[in-house]
Amino acid sequence: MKPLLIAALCAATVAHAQTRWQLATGYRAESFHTQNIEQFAQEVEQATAGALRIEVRPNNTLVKLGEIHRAVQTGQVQAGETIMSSLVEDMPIAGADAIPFVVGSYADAKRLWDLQRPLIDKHFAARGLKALYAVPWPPQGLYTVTPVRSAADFRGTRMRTYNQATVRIAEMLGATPVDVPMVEVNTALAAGRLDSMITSAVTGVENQVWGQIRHYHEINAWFPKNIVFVNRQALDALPPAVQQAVLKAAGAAEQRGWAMSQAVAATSTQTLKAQGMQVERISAGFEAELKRLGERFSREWVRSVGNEANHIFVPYYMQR
Ligand code: PCA
Repeated sequence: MKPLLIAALCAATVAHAQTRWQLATGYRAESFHTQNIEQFAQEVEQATAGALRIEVRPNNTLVKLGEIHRAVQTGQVQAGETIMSSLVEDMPIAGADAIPFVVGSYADAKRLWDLQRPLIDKHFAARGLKALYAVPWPPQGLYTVTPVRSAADFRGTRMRTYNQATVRIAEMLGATPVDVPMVEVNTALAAGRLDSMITSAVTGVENQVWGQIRHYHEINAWFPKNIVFVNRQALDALPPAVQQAVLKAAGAAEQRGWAMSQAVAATSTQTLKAQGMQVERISAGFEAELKRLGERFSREWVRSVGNEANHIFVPYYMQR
């Protein structure tokens, strides 16, 4: 080959140098969170003219949900998504969005995230990670196989859990916590392994829970967020313009994701009703019991987190 041709070919290769990232998530491809990530990946690819291609690996196929943050930290995969409150052992402040009855609306959830984000950024940075964006699940409601009238009805029953907060709540109710990944809720219910769970309407819809569970109580307990993040070295290795494109698309994905969450919250509750589920409020007495449980939970949480909790909750309550 003539030297000139070789040089031209090399230049073409450099111009089209493509970086590939794998992004692992523990949720299904059809979940609104995953659809939002897919759109984020497409936007990055377009904005960088293909210089960065993000391949989304949903449904625990590449890395299991509980192991994703370590996998990204160690560079096994470049990027991932997890439910932020599952990181509390390593970063207690990550649990701020899973405290019962602090946040009751999307507007409050957003205020909380604005206050939580600088701390999350700091802790992620210290672990060689960069947080890209976070999107809440719809409000958490209470599903029960049988009608419930008070906290005492949960004693000795089996409650599905998905993070440390739900485990602690099950314990406070005297129920046995049963850890079931989101994508296995339908099979666990069909196998008769669960009596109740706290999760969103959309998770109930995705798992078609109406065959086994008849009661859904809109208790608006909290708005847990999924967080999408990347290995810092992988990000730093990209040309500055590509890094900028990633951060810009992340900002857009966060905005879009919050709107998607809110839309899906409404349609999912409608679907539960249309499938014949009883969507009801709980009694005033039971509500008072749950609120007390929430206060106890908050005290324990603040104690476990220490001073950093003030950085969120002093301004959070002052802004009201
Ligand atoms: N769905 C996820 C987390 C919160 C939610 O609404 C789950 O049930 O695992």
